[in-house]
This record gives sequence, C-alpha cells and structure tokens, in this order.
Amino acid sequence: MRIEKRQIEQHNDGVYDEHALRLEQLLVQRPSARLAIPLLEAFQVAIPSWALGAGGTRFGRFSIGGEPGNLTQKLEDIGLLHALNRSSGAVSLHIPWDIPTDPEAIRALAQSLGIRFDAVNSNTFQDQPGQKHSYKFGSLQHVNKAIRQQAIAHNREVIEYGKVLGSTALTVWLSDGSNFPGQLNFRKAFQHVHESLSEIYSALPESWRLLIEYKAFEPNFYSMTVGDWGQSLLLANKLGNKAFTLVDLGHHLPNANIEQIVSLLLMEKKLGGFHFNDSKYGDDDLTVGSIRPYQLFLIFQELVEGMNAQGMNHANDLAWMIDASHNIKDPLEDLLQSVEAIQLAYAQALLVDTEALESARISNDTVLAQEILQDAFRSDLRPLIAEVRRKKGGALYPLQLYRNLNVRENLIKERGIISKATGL
Ligand code: PSV
Ligand code: MN
Repeated sequence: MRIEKRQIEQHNDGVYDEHALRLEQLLVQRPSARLAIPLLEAFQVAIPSWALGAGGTRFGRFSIGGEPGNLTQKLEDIGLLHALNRSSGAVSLHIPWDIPTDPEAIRALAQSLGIRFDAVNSNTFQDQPGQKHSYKFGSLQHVNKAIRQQAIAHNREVIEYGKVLGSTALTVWLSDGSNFPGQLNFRKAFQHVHESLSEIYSALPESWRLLIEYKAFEPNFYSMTVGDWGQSLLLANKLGNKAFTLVDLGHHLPNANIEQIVSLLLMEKKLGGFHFNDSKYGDDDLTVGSIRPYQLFLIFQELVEGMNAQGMNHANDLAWMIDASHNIKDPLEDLLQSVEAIQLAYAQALLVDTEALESARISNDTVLAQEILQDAFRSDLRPLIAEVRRKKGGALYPLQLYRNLNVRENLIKERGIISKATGL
C-alpha cells in the first residue's frame, strides 16, 4: 500500500483552518519558535528494520497482522511513515535479519520512497542456522580465537552489505559478558574485544564510522564487556577517530543521568549515534517520550547545546534512530508517536534561552535555571511540528490520517493476518 499525495492534501485541507489558528496562537506567544522550523525540516530519524512487526517478551508474542514479511515490505512500511510525517526518511538494517538479496532493487525502492540507508547493524548475539561456532559464551570476547574470527568476518560482511546500499556506519552491539562471578577474566575479555574491533575497524571504508553501543545488563546479568559509556569510550579512543560511542536510552542502570553522559561525550567529540526509546524499569523499549518526556527534553537540551558548541550539524553529524519494540501497539502507530516525541523534545530544546540559562548558572540562580528549562519544556509545540510536516508535504495529523485510511486493515488484506516480521 502507498499513500498518495492527493490523500494527504485532502486531509490537510480538511484540518487546515484549525491548525492555522493553533499555529498562529503559538507564534504570537513565542515568535522565536519560527526559527526552529528549518532545523526541524532537516531532521530525520531512522527506523530500524526490526521494529516494524510485533515485538513481545520471552513470555509471548501477539501478532498484530499485516506485518512485513521481507525487506521490501519493511521498506514499504517505512515509506508509509515517511509519506505521513516526512521525517522518517532513513532505515537501519540488521544483518542477517534483513539481508538485501537484491541490492539493486532494494536501493531503487528506497530511493523511490525517499529513504536512505543509515547505520548497518551486525548480530553476533544469536546463533544462525548452519553457523560453525556458537556465541553462547560471547563473540568478539571469546576465549577461542576461531570464534572471534567468525564474529569479525561477520562484521566485515555487514560492512560489505552496507557499502552496496550506501550506508556509512556500522553499529556494533555486543551481548558479550558473563552470567556468573568467576566465569570471565574481565581484562582478557575486554582486550579480546579491543583486538577484534581493531580488525573490524581496519575494514571500514574511509568515510565510515564505527558506532560502539553499550548496555549495562541483558542478556548477560553479571557482567557486560561493553557495559557502559566508559567502556565504550575507552574502546573508541583506542581505535581512532572513526570510532564513536552510541547511546541507547534503555541501556543504563536505573536513574542514570543520561544527559550528563551525552554532554561529556559531545565534549570529547565521541558521540556518534543515538537509539531512542523509553522505559520505566530497564530496556523496556517503549514508545519514545511515553514515560519520561522531561528526561528526553533534558537530553535534547544537552545535545543541542553540545552540538552547537562543537559546530556540528544537528541533522547529519549524529546517527539518530528509534530502537523500540511494540508489544501491544500497532508498530506503525507507535513509530509515528515516537518520531513526534523526538521532534517535540528537539524543538523544545531549540527554544531554550541558552544565554539566560548560562547567566543564571554564573550567578548560581538555581531557581531561574529551572524556570528557563521548564518554560521551554512546558510549551506546547505540536502546531510547529505539524507545520513542519505540512511544509514538507506530509500530513498535519499523521495518526488521524493513518486511521482514516485504514492502513493496518489494508496491510492485513495484502499480507494476511498471520505474518511475522524478522527480528527479535
Ligand atoms: C540491544 O538491546 C539493542 O539495543 C541493539 O541496538 C540491538 O542491535 C537492538 O537492540 C536490536 O535487538
Ligand atoms: Mn539499541
């Protein structure tokens, strides 16, 4: 299914007056909000190829019907999102869940939908059918060199797939670690990971980046070999200027101050990418902004401030991606909500009066500093985001149009009620 331009125009015509009024009220109250529009227009969030079907937990998985059964259908789903919001114009592939068997056709399809290829992800956390060695006790950290070599070869292969599609980054997330005290020599495990990553790093094309994702827990529960930003940064520093840390919001211990982590990584020029999701307990992978929107805003405030301090381009210099799972919601609806939550937090961060904030800090005026931040956070910028979508040819209210067009029902008709997307 494709959403036609005329369907979007018809929807926009129907709700335009109401939108125009809301926008006008906002711009009267906050004239400076207009300045955020070009930045918001340029901002795109990549959709992971594994987040288009029903997720689930180890207790069960409930299909939502009409799930994309192959990479072509996944791109078509992202095409639907992008047609609606004009801000989801990138896909991040996970290999081997989504091997592009016909790269030419995949490239052409992506191009026709306005989608580019973001970072490619390797997978050495699962054993694949026919694989010679098992990753039960780790991959790049493994005590057995042959197993490390197999994992290195896989990462090199992923780079090759990425090259054909036009990606320019490899994201490595390792489940390596240990479940019980005594199981692992921490130092040797870390050194093996470093050596293995060096081999992968040497296979990176000149313009590529290596993004090293960390995670504090799961699937290993005693130690994770790349468990926090310190370990990731240590590796990135040792590897060289093409290696960066990737922050996934769900990968920290409870109550970690992620905004501070972001600030320091940017200061060190070592923040490379971001995986958005939300959580109450751990790596819950819930809709972005659904649980802790204020934290998301504070993170964006540091991102904007830190990127500006480094003269970075907000849209292109970091890899922005959603990494969520959809247990009970329609994934496409969930992703529309997530993208909007990201845009809202970004827009609010752009509104922060940074000069006033800095002077409040210099005079130790804690109350005023809080007022300045919360003034931006508490402003309702939804009309601004809707306007950005409209200007780019998207829908003023994407979720409403998605439902009016019965997209899920149409996908079920096309693909069947029992379909399963590849992924976790
Ligand atoms: C691991 O929890 C992770 O965040 C990594 O990014 C994986 O590649 C992704 O989720 C998919 O399982
Ligand atoms: Mn992730």
